[in-house]
Amino acid sequence: LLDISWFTDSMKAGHPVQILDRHKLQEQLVDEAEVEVFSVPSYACQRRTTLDNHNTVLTDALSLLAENAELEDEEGRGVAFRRAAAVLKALPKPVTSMTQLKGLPCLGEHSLRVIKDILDNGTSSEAEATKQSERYKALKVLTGIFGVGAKTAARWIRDGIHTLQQLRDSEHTLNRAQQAGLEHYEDVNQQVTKAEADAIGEIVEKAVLSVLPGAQVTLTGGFRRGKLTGHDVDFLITHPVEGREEGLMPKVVSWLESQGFLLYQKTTRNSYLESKEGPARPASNMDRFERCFSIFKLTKDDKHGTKQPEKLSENGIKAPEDTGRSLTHVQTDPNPPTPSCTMAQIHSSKDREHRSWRAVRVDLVVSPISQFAFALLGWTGSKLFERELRRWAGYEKAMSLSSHALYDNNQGRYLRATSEEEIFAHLATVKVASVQKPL
Ligand code: DCT
Ligand code: MG
Repeated sequence: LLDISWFTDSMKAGHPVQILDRHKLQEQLVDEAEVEVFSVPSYACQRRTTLDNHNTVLTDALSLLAENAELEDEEGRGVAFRRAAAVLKALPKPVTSMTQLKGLPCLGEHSLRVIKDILDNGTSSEAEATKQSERYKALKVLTGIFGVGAKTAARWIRDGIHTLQQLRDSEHTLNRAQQAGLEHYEDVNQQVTKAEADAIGEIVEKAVLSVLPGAQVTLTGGFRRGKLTGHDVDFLITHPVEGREEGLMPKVVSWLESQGFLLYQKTTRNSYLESKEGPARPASNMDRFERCFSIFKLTKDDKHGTKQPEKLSENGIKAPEDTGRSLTHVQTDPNPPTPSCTMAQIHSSKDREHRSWRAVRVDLVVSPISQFAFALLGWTGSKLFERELRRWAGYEKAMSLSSHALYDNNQGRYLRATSEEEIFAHLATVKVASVQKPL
């Protein structure tokens, strides 16, 4: 794990954070000098963040603005709001005054304006207006279709399509993924529980072991970080003997298909070659592993059940302390897509309730054992944690980290690792070279 002792020590040494009443008059009576300002390291990967979020009102608003920016295909703005939300999620107490935020990293002018609005008025007018806007609603509904990204959704909206029904009535041709996404819309937009993820894990393990004995299946993504629900289930597959994993995915997919477990699948081949790839960071964050994007047909049974997730306690769920990861994802989407009147013609909710199965998004990834630790680190997330870890490795350690490898730019060589701990040890020990940060 990264060394965060200086951070925890400084928190221990500091005065207890004073909780102020939000009432303006009362706030004015408090001597500003008594209000302790928060302090956190600037990269998300340096912070220990649990799921115990003390600032949900602020982070929900910033996450909504981040989501809206992503839906508008404005990645930079999205990342800025995600970083701001992540900083607030790491704070040990609720924020009660702007003074406490002095010196905190990643809080830009825009995010500070949103926070101030909430502290002054209880809500963010910008977040509320966004939530109500027709464009946000339409982008959310359309990108809720598996296989539809921000660009496609924007194009359809330009053509006057705002709802699923309008899409169905239109002339637009959908690709195979989008057809499956539309058909299983409601299921795919319903959160997956840990019990469902475990039930799918058993099936995937059975498939993998029956085509390659000795292979290993690991649950990754949000569930490995301790989340109890997720939008999909992610698995990483490997075999302890290098090379034995080659050609595995088509066999696993055939087995699953023959047993009727797949409603949709698309497999992409492994396109990573160290010698060709070179140390430079890949152009996109996507890795090159053999990967299967699928929609799984999970039969409801008494053992695991696929009913709605259990209600979370009011305080939320604490993340396991030993992961040391930044748990930057919210538990459930506070703004699920609402496809208005259109669902009736897909599957009525009644039909779904009485069905003996539900559709679940499942991602399968195959990694050679030599890259397994990097794949595990990369596929455990969160997305922001991974982004920040790569940024930190690059700028602070002159190293290029991907889901395949770690390259030391100073030594001019790849650093091998068989566990996440070894990767962190490499990252923590190597001397810092001066690397110029972009402006
Ligand atoms: N990932 C990444 N960069 C991306 C996409 C994914 O580093 N652009 C990694 C981090 C998380 C992991 O892959 C799985 O991705 P998701 O399933 O999208 O995220 P999740 O954290 O598992 O979220 P959820 O619980 O909602 O599935
Ligand atoms: Mg996931």
